[in-house]
Amino acid sequence: MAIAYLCLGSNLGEREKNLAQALTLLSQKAKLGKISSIYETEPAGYKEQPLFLNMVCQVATNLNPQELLSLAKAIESKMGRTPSFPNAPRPIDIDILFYDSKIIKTKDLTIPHPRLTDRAFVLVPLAEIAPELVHPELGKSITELASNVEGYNGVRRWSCMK
Ligand code: PH2
Ligand code: MG
Ligand code: MG
Repeated sequence: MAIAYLCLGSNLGEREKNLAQALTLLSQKAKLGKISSIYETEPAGYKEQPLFLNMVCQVATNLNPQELLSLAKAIESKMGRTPSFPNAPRPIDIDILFYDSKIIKTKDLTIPHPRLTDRAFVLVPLAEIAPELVHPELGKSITELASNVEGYNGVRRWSCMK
């Protein structure tokens, strides 16, 4: 089994329910491991949109990376996400952050996630559940990456699902 880390984000509709439903749907196809607290986060990139709720989780899975991406996309569309412009508001976004220590660069999938190192909304929750995880390309731990990221102030603890 492989261990993958996913980031979940919602900034449309009932955000907390959306995260919970996404976890339920994920748990039907993969084994959920550690789950972070939920954080309310200011939008990174396109700013004129509602605040997000973000969290990260660990899954153990027999799905390969492409199949895991397909599962994430299937859950997003099942939950009402429609194709729109990049960074548009969405009921749920599920991004693959890491898949074991694999490095993958294909047209539709880049692992580790290419923007995770500048995203406090990813690194803060990830540091909670996987502080010692090492980024396979950079050779740095999540704790190290999180201590250098900008935008801490825009990431506030919301609640804990455990
Ligand atoms: N996702 C994005 C772009 N910006 N900002 C926050 N705070 N949280 C997100 O999940 C997020 C974002 C693209 O997927
Ligand atoms: Mg995303
Ligand atoms: Mg996405």
